[in-house]
Amino acid sequence: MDNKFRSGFVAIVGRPNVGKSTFMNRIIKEQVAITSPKAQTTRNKIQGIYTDDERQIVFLDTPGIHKPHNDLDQYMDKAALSALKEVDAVLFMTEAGQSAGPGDKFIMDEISNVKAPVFLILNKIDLVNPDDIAPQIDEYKDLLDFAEVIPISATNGNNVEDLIDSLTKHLPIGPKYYDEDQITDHPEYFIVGELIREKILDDTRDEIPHSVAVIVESMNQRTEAGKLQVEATIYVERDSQKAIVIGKGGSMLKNIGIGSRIKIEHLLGEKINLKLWVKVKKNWRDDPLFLSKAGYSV
Ligand code: GDP
Ligand code: K
Ligand code: MG
Repeated sequence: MDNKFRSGFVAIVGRPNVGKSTFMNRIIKEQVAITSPKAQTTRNKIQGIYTDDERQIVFLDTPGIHKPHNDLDQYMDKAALSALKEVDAVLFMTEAGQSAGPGDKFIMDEISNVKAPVFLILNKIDLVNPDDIAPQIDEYKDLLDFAEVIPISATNGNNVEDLIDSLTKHLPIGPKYYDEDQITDHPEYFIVGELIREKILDDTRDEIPHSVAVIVESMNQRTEAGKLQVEATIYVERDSQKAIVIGKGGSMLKNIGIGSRIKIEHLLGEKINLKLWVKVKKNWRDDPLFLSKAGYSV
């Protein structure tokens, strides 16, 4: 490679749960996007910024693209598709060893018009025999023209550095858009809210994920002992969901509090005092004002 510094923007697209957010966190080496086995974990475009001596790559993690049912869904699709317009490369991620279903075909249709080079990323190779992916690669190559095909494992890091090197070759010579210690464009309070939401997704039953939003009300006061005071409200859509989130005698909420506090302290690098409230807000997913307050506005 030449000595010139390269930089650019790279969108990560793919069905829900293929590992887009896990991959981005692996590259950034910090948790900037939350992950879970549940669909619709990622709700908006989140940047993760990778910088070393040779390059700066701004990754755009996107919500999985799917058919919209409400304002939040529509917002998520828009966030994912708008990420494709002005990028230098697209990583289309799917799971190794699986053949292309309607979800993948829908996305390949959307990205067939994109001018930037598209990489086919087969994630989760730790789960399959590497010999088994050759037929899958042939199948996908018949459906779309890929600049490169790279199998990786986002969880164990296999081939991730090779991917960064291949990607760099497709980036233009360009400036450092961000300071090298900046890893995301999202304000800290947004990520803090996301970490709380991630713990809720981990702990609660299936009916909760789509109905929960977390808004961090304040994180600028200190307790007498000098700890940062973080106050957040967990919104759900129904009384029955509020009861689930609070749990018997407050046990669920207590767990959510302990687990999120540890993750937030790790992110901020200091001890915090976390105060959580649970409130019911009917139909918040169709309330534009609320969506924007929760950080879901374009
Ligand atoms: P996203 O919806 O595409 O952002 O997917 P997530 O990053 O939230 O990951 C979905 C699930 O797949 C999580 O349970 C991850 O731990 C898991 N996962 C992601 N990457 C890998 C991988 O390389 N190997 C394995 N075994 N699991 C993975
Ligand atoms: K997910
Ligand atoms: Mg995600």
